[in-house]
Amino acid sequence: MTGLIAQARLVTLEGGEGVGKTTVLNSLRDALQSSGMEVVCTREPGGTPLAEQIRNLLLDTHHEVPAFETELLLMFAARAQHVRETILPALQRGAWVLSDRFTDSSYAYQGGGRGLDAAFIAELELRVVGIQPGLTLLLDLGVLQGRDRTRGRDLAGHGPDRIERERDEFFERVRAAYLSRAAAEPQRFRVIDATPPADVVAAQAVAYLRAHMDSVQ
Ligand code: T5A
Repeated sequence: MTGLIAQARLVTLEGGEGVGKTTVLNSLRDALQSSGMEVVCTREPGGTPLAEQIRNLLLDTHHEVPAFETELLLMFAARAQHVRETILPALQRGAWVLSDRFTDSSYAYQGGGRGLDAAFIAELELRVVGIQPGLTLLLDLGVLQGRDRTRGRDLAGHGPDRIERERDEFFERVRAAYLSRAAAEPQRFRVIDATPPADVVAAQAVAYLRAHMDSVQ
């Protein structure tokens, strides 16, 4: 019993760096819209003007380095705003919400990656967030493959952000934390192998979404 309220129409995408969440999110949006649903696509950290400003503070490489606890609390500050200003209003009017990352990212990155206490994160989740997705799609990819994908993009445009500059060991812990959460909550998580081409990964994600839609309608 977590005390969190499950929101069937809140669907989240999770995974390490460069796993292809943004690409998959577009296919999920198209699938929902073609079924006549209103869809709100959003992301974390971010999703409101204030939360996007917090995102800039978190990912910028030019500020002083935040303490791990500061990083965690800023993620939850952004999420508190995101839930109240964007997610809950959309859910209350019957829309589906697709979020590129949500609270599981804090368990994986600040819990698994930084080593912060999962019980503390759970306390913040209960008091600050209060809701849980009905479906979480975890795109799973080897750390080196993810790095290869983001490297091409970084060379083409902006460089890596502050968290992307972490070492491979950090991302191995992030991946392990995600897989452990998925194993602990098999009713909410679907783990998708993100190694195949993007259209194959997207088709698997859409199949899981359609099964979930059938189960909640
Ligand atoms: N964070 C976030 C925390 O630490 N704690 C938290 O609580 C939260 C909410 C967010 C950062 O913040 C951290 C995690 C992150 O480090 P971000 O820029 O949003 O920063 O980072 P990501 O979410 O990792 O976004 P990315 O854009 O890097 O990854 P995506 O969205 O998973 O990947 P995508 O779709 O952009 O694809 C990457 C590249 O791979 C290609 C794409 O074309 C693209 O070039 N690609 C594929 N190539 C081959 N095969 C496939 N199947 C492919 N799919 C995509």
